[in-house]
Formats: sequence, structure tokens, C-alpha cells
Amino acid sequence: MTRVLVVTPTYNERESLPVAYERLRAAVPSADWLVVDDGSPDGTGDIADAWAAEDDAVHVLHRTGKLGLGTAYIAGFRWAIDRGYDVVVEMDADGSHRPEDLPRLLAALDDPAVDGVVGSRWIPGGRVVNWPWNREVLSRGANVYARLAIGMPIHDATGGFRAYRTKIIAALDLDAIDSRGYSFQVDMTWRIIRGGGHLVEVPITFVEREVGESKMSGSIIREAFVKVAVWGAQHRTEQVRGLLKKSAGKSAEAPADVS
Ligand SMILES: Nc1nc2c(ncn2[C@@H]2O[C@H](COP(=O)(O)OP(=O)(O)O)[C@@H](O)[C@H]2O)c(=O)[nH]1
Ligand SMILES: [Mg+2]
Repeated sequence: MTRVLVVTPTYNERESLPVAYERLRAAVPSADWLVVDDGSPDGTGDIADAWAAEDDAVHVLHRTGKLGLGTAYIAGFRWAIDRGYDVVVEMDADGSHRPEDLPRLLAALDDPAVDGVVGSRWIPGGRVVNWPWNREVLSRGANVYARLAIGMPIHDATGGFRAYRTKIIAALDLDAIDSRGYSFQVDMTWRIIRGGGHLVEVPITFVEREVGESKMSGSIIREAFVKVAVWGAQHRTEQVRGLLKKSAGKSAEAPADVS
């Protein structure tokens, strides 16, 4: 049987988390759940601890302060790798990622050629509900930007509802990933694709949270903007180097000029 670990990073989600817990347990009862809490001042970590004490499938990782979504996921990935899980899922706590969509994401992994599944808002069948227009513009814009800057083939590279085979994560150099905010999702996508991994997109409905607050901030947007620009520049430089090498190789192969 495939062992699945759902990783949910939390910061001040005491209102959202109980709903996510109920819905996840109902939608995918066989999955284990790891909450990675960054010392939420509102006591989210204590709520998760209480479930963990009663439910063997629930685990909690406590970190000392708000260290960012990216490092929370990396801690969760390591936890999954160390314990021999086959699949690791990324899912937000606030209900935006509907646990009811998870079986469809996991079903895409039935194909052994697929290494990871990205829940996508921006392909046919995908949609967003109750998102303010400025968030939609930001998300669509970020994805167009990633496509133009680095040739990103995934339509929702910033989305965070995903399922990966643990082995594709274990093949990455996790220490080298320093993205803290949402650029983490683009970073993971790009690393896996460049490493030859096969990702597919499955449409999802993203529902904006009804309770609690978003942790999106200007510094998170800036981090993503700068990082994608840097990756784009690196990628283009590599492409140009490759072309130069190729043409140098060709002229070396060409018959020598007899003068
Ligand atoms: N552990 C941890 N979780 C975080 C951090 N920042 C955001 N999260 C969690 O990541 C998920 C997505 O964040 P959210 O604020 O909903 O972002 P939005 O959906 O883009 O508005 C939620 O479950 C948050 O609680 C962080 O620094 N540490
Ligand atoms: Mg959210």
C-alpha cells in the first residue's frame, strides 16, 4: 500500500485547522498528517498536539518562530523521507486547498511515469472562488512572468497543493533550496523539471479562506520576483553557453581549411 504523508505548514490557524483536519480525515482516511507549526502565538500547535495524542495518524513538528513556508515544507519533506513515506503532499491549513480534491491528485500518481502532481488553478477545469481581483492578477501575472522569464511549462507554478513521490524529493539537494515564501513552489517545480522529473497538472478549485489571515506580504512577492529573474538569467546564460559549445564543436569537426 502507498504510504502518504500530508504536510501542512501553520502559522496562526487555530480557526481553520480543525475544519481542515475533519475534511482531510474524511476525504483520505488512509493518509498520515504532519502539521509543521512555527510557534503560532494563537496556540495552533497545542490544538494539533491534542489530536496527535489521540490519533496515531497525526504528527506535529514544532519550530521556534515564523521561519517561512519554504523551510516548513523542507522540514516536512525530510520527516517524510526519514520515515519511508512513498508520497508527500503539500496542503494549506486554511481550506483553500480542498481535501476533497486530494484523491484526484493522488490518482494521477497511479501512472508510474509521473513524479509529481501540481493542483492547478490556471488550466481548464481549474478555478478560484472568492479571491479578490488583486490576488488573481498577482497569481496569473506571476505565472506568466515565470513562463516568460524561465520558460516554465507548468501553468500554476506558484500553487501549493501538490503531491510528490518522495523519491523525487530525496533526489534534490534540499540544503540548496533557500526560498522562504511562495517562490518556494516555483523553485521546487523548476528543480524537478530541470532534473528530468515528470510533473503533471490536475485542475483544482481554490477557495479563499473565510477565517484567519493571509500571510502574503510584499517581501514574499519581492523574493519571488527577484528569484525568478535570477533563474531566468541563469537559464538563458546556460542556453547561450550550450549553443556556443555546439557551434564550437561543429567548427572543430569541420574539415580543416587547406591553405
Ligand atoms: N509554518 C509556517 N506556516 C506558514 C508560514 N507562512 C504561511 N504559512 C502557512 O502556509 C499556508 C498558506 O498561507 P496563507 O496565509 O493562507 O497564504 P495565501 O493563501 O497565499 O494567502 C497556511 O496554512 C499558513 O498558515 C510560515 O512562516 N511558517
Ligand atoms: Mg491561504
